[in-house]
Amino acid sequence: ELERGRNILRELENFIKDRELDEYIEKHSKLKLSKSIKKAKETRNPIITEIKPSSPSKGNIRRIKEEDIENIARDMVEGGCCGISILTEPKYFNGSYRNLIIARKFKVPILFKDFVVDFYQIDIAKTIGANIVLLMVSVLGEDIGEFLDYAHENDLECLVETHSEEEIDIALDSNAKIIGINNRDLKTLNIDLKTTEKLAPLIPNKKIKISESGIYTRDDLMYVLKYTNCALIGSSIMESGNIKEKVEELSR
Ligand code: IGP
Repeated sequence: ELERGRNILRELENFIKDRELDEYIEKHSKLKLSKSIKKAKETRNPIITEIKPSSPSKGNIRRIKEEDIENIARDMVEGGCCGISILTEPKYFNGSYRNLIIARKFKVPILFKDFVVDFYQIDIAKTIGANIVLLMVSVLGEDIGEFLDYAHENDLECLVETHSEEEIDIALDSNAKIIGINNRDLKTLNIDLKTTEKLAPLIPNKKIKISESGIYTRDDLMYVLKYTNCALIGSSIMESGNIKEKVEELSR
């Protein structure tokens, strides 16, 4: 595993150099999602948009090539998102580390969205210029504390994802500052926005709360933002014919 991790890192470092992207990575390495959410709040609805080419529940969401990533990320930023989440998982979501590196060009916090099970993935997130990593309580259980510490030592923020009361307890016992509530049940793949209404009050207001998944309309968004500080939106934006307009419509 470690050898595999090192090889991936080496390949990505070359990709970054080829594209002269280390300049952006350096320049944007201090961006914080927590700050960006607070700043957005003053003028608009804070939303994190997600570059998600496919998913297990939907299959192909948008047929995209590597060349399209830059334009999609630009549309999202111009539309007013306060962060971009990049699915990097290749098998089920058709994502890639390279997509993240390309989106890194824009001055907005970037979330590394993958199934983190090993510390080397946090090294990769750091190297390719992510500002925040997803850590799932359903995957890491009580080990999540160690992963949080490691990410924080690397100057990365963490989005700690939960879907039940038990998972919220684990998140609160750890040092999590940003807590996500996934409206999708990963076992059945069903979505229920009421998950946010039910679970958000269990989280103290000093934490940053993010409602994730299944947000399609402005009504959906306004509903989850009654309980949380920010929303994470993938499919409905990726499916849209005009990404910039859709992001504008939701975030204004
Ligand atoms: C986005 P949606 O329904 O707007 O496409 O959802 C995001 O919440 C979803 O992609 C997600 C996810 C995850 C993907 C939430 N948690 C964990 C992979 C792994």
